[in-house]
Order: sequence, then structure tokens, then C-alpha cells
Amino acid sequence: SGTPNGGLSPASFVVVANRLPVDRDIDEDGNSDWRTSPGGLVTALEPVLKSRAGAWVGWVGAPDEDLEPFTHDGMEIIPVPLSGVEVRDYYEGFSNGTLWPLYHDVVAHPEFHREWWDSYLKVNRRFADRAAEIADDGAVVWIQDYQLQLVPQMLRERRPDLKIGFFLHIPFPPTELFQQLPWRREILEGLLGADLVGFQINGGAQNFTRLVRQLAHYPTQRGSIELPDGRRVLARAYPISIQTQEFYDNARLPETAKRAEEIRHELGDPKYLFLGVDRLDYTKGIYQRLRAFGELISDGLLDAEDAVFVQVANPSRERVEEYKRLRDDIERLVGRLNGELGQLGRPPINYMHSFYPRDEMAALYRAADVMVVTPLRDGMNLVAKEYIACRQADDGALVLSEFAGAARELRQAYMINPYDINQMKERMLEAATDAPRNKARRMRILRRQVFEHDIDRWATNFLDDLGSCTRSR
Ligand code: GDG
Repeated sequence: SGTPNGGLSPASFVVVANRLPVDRDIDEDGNSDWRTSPGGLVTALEPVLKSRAGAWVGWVGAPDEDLEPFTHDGMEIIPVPLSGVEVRDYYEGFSNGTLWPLYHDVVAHPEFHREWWDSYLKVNRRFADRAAEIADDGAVVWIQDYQLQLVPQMLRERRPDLKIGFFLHIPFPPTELFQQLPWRREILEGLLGADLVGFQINGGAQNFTRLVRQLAHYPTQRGSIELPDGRRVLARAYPISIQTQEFYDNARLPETAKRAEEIRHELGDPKYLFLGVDRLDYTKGIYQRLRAFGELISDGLLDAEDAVFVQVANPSRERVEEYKRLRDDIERLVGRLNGELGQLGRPPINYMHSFYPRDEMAALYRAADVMVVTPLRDGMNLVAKEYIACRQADDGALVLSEFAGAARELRQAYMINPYDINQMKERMLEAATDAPRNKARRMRILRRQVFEHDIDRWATNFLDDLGSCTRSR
């Protein structure tokens, strides 16, 4: 064990994730080059990877590509190939058509197909094999998210010398829902291959340990699970965060301030600028929030002269049926509301189905008076934290769903239940029109929370705990 192939040196720290931390740039002459992907997880783990001779095992994001391992910016990149059929069955199918809706409270209907499961099994095995080949003796391996829940056990079988951590970025569902899964036992055992299983919130860790008791009858004591072979698994919450200081600094730049002003001006200098930023996903409650905003205007509680909603919805999982339907529904709603409530050149809803550059996002966050985050269920929701981080003073307002993981920490937000449209309307209106001193009191506490708990702290907490798990052998 521990001998890597391909002439790569063994890694003492390995990240295993569905996607690699690099994107390919192709220039005019067709030469390709690699760029570190933007995003908090990658940026947070990069220093750890560099200082510990780290490797990252993941898929490049395109089907049918078998790339050799390479070094990028001090990290070993270990690509895992997926065929077109596997992208359909493992990724779009089992990961996003079965697990995603099931783990998000079945807000959409999960589909169970045996071919999808077979593909999930096969692809998880491939990830585990790559990790087993690259990891040095006694290395630390950190597996990420719902696409790879079988990897911990598969890896442990081949490499019992490793310290294995797993982090779930999405909610872990109540046992009543999880039990629907025909492969519930396999997934449970897959996760129990880890020494430490991390969740976004305590509720997730509790759902998991309860499930372990009910389904596997293993004794648990608080977050500690005892397996028949005497091994112990720890289940705990590690709320993920963002690079708070970077967001703040980027938003503080004079260019960003100028752009924020421009945006407000282009929107007709509204008194209240509401903002939503999401992947176009049915868990995010985009439809519900736009309906609430539309009703505030049609009820005469907000004036279309004063209030504008900007909704950035970036394209996501576009080949999955449920996502096509959602897009149609939202676009029909936006068209109807703008048609009924808008005036020439002044649509009340500015809807963008596109991915925004990072700087433009910072300007939008800075420009917005009310950030509207209304998921029906969300593991954490980083957008809420990013908005807070971009505030330059104790101003602005966050409307937040109690069903986002972030609600556990961001208690001073204007909290809503996205299923209660009347309450959502009231709170959105309150957030817009509240006295500055009330907003400041809330925002001061929110900012302190997000500055004190950034993503570096998240990674350090997880890795420290994983480090102190006793080796099983
Ligand atoms: C999963 C879980 C959990 C979005 N649009 C643009 C853009 N974004 C960036 C945001 C934010 C990220 O994407 C979205 O993160 P979220 O946390 O809001 O949601 P998911 O994508 O569903 O993430 C979630 C997360 O994993 C981490 O564990 O919080 O619960 O579902 O960073 O800023 N960025 C740019 N342009 C866009 O148009 N540049």
C-alpha cells in the first residue's frame, strides 16, 4: 500500500471531491492551460494542500476524458474519468435525481433507478481506488459530499492505515425520509468507513446517529458511534463559511463602490433594491420569493417606482428534467409579473439567467438594501454570509429562511418560513423599511459572527478533530 503509480510522489493529505479544483482555459491556438477554480473550498484547502504535499482526486467536469495526473500550483491533480453514461447515471441520475431531492426534504420527487445506483457504486469505487493509490502511509484523506458517500468504506477496506474524514455539504435528512432509499444500508455503511463524519448543523449529525441506531443498531453516545469491530466514528457539526476578509476587501475597493452606484442608477435609483443570488435550483425558493415580491407591489405595499428586485439565477444541472421545469416556471412568473406590474423601461424584476463575474457580484452585494435568501431547505447557504461580509457599515438587511443551515448562526436576520407567503411578505417589507437603528443592531451582530467564523477556521476545526481521532490500527 502507499505506492502511487504514474511516478507521482505519495501524498500525506488527499482531498477527494466530485470536481477537481481546477478549470481548463483554452486559448485561441487551442492550447489548454489550468486555472485554480474560484470558490471557498478550494481556496481554504489550497494552503493545507501546499504545505502537506497534498493531492486532489476529482473529475474534470467533461465526459470521456482520461487525463494523466499533473501538478498545478503545488498540488497534485489526480483526474478521475467519467464516461458519458456515467455522467448521466452517477452524476445527473443518482446524485442529482435521487440523493439531492431526498436529502432536501423531498421538495422534489426523488427517482430510484437500479442502473443509477450501479453506476454510483462503480464510480465511487473508482474514486476510492485513485485515493488508495496516491495516499502515503498513514495519510489524512478528506472526502467531500453526497456524490461520494461510499468512498470512506471502500477506501478503508483497501487502506486501513489512513485517517479518513467525510464532510456532507447538504442536509442529512430525517430517518423517515432516508429510509425510503433502497440502498440505505449501503450508504450508511459507506459513511461509517470514515473516522469523522462532518455535517453543516447539529440536526444533521443527530439525524445520522439516530439512523445508525435504528438501522444498524450500533450503540451511540452523543456524537460517538461504536462499531462491532471496536472502531469509533465521530459525527459532528462543522458549519462551513467563506473567506470573509477577502469578500470584505473586494467590496471595499473604489471600483466596486463605483460599480455599485452605477448599478443602482441603471435600475432607476430605486429606494429599495432587493437581491437574490442562487444556482437555479428548486431548493432555493426562488419562485416563492418572487411571488411574495410581486404581491407586495400588487397589494400596493411597495411602489413599483421605488422597489426593484434583481434575481441572479445561474444555470445549473440543465439536463435534469426537474430543473428544466423549474426554469420554465420561474421565467413564466417573471414575465407575468413584469407584464402586469411594470412600466416601459422599468420592470420590477430584473432576472438574469447567467453566471456573474466575481467583481460584479461584489458590487451587487454592496448595492443591495435587502438580500433575500429563502431556501425551502439548504445545507448552509453561503450567499447569506457573502452579503454580510460585503457590508462596509452596519447597514443593509438579510431576509433568511429558517430552513437554511445558516439560520442556526445568523439569528439576527429577518427570519422567514418560505412556505408562509404572508409572513414572507411582511418580513421583506419590514427588512426594507425598518428603522436604520434596528437594521444596524442586527447587522453588527451578523458581521461579527461571519468575521469570527470564516472558512479557514472551519477547515482547521475539522482537520484538528480528524487529527485527534485515534488510529484504528
Ligand atoms: C452547496 C450547498 C452549502 C452563485 N451565483 C454566482 C456565484 N455564486 C456562488 C455564490 C456562492 C456559491 O456560488 C453558492 O453557494 P451556496 O452555499 O449558496 O449554495 P450551493 O451551490 O447549493 O452549495 C449549500 C454549500 O454547498 C457549501 O457547503 O452552503 O447549502 O447546497 O459562493 O457566491 N458566484 C459568481 N457568480 C454567480 O453568478 N461569481
